[in-house]
Amino acid sequence: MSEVIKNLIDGKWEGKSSGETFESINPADTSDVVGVVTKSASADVDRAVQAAKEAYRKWRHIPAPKRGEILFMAAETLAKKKQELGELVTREMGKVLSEALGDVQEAIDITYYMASEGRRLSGETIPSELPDKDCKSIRVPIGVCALITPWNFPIAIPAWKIMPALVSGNTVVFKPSSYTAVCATRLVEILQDAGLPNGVLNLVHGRGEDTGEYLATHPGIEAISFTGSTAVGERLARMAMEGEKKVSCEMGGKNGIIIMDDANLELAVEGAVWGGFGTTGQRCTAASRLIVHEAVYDRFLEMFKEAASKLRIGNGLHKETDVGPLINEAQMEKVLRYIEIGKEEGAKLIIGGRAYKEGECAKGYFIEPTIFSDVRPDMRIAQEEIFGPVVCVIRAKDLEEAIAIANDTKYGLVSAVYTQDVNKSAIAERDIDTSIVYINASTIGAEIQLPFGGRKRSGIGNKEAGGRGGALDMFTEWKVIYRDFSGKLQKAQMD
Ligand code: UN1
Repeated sequence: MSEVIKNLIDGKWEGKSSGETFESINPADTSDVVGVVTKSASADVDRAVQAAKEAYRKWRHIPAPKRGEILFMAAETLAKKKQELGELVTREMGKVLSEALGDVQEAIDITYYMASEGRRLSGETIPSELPDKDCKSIRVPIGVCALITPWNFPIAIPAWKIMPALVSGNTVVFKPSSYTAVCATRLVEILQDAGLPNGVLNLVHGRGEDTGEYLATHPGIEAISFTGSTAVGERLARMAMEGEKKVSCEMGGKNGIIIMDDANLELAVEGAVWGGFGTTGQRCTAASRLIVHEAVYDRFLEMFKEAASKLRIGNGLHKETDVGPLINEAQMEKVLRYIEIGKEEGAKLIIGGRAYKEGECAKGYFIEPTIFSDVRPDMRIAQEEIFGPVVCVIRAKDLEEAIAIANDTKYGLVSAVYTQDVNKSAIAERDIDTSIVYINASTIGAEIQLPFGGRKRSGIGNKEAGGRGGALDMFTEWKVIYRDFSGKLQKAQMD
């Protein structure tokens, strides 16, 4: 019997709702139903927003260090349950266990980090130009936030959003991906058990196109934080503008690794394999383009092909597996379609290119790690986000051309450069127009104490995670207070 996964509204777990349910399925073995999930009716979303609105009145006045303490308790539980949660991530989403444990670790890190922000959340005091007057800026919460998250980081991305929203004094209605509803529910249970007052964090399950959109356009919502595709993010952002809501969207990527003629090729190959095929390519930070200097192109390609051919495909719970399944059938078909497009466009298929159905993999959504060489930068496979284990190798004659190719995309999330030459590294850091640049490291592995997000069509609004310019800027507004204790009318700029 599969567990029934419920909504959390005003502190109560509710399973009845619309009376409809949907299933969350293990993508490595579609006969394994991970959970039967309550499908929210509009009225559930209404009640969740209402509960969050009521809870906001008190929660915003709980001292931030106390709000932080609740997060700290949640972080402790997350750490204790890391293994169990990691196994659930693999079962529900497919990524290999070591990566699933990394997903949970990222949530633990952001939860401790934001817990400690409860004792910081600082603003500024600045001298006034007038006597007997003081001025300060403080961070204030916004209100009820709608958080809409994807399936590829089922614990980490929800935590990136929930923790800064809560520590800042907001209340939340959270709509996770329907493909990872069980993971999301475990995270919410941990927070609720850590001592959140009822209504501060509400959970509603459903599909993006109905529950997600209904929530995002709800008049009771003040802010929306979304991670997912560029198409959906841009639509949500337009709707948010119309509804005068604050919005932040983390969206697609078409991230490139530049490999220069002086690069340590062994290191570059390892980075390319990790960036291209880690999480089966289902990361917004995946390295889907390798831009290789012509002097080392042939040698690199040979080494990369050799390394990719050793990757073992399978269920992510098996120790020996390197590459797990794709999330669902639609995603698998989309990736296979892009492989056909690549062939039609004249790119050279070096390895992979097919669905993988050996042994127990017949029951899941597996695709072979796929490499295309001789890719022209303007081909669709080099321009559009595939979100699967497909890597394009592109030739460049020098650093300048490589940077131009790296920048020639509508996206601007991450890039990486492999070079031993400090001057080339400096030029690349300066001229590449992504928000995150790695030197001699792959495109994945952003750390939570720095802001995360992209430029161009990779991101809209504030960035996520920690550091200056991170998520606290999304979940708070600056309020400026001038206090005049002179007892007389003083006129700035005039007295
Ligand atoms: C995502 O793919 O949506 O740097 C986020 C990384 C991870 C976060 C990825 N820390 O790949």
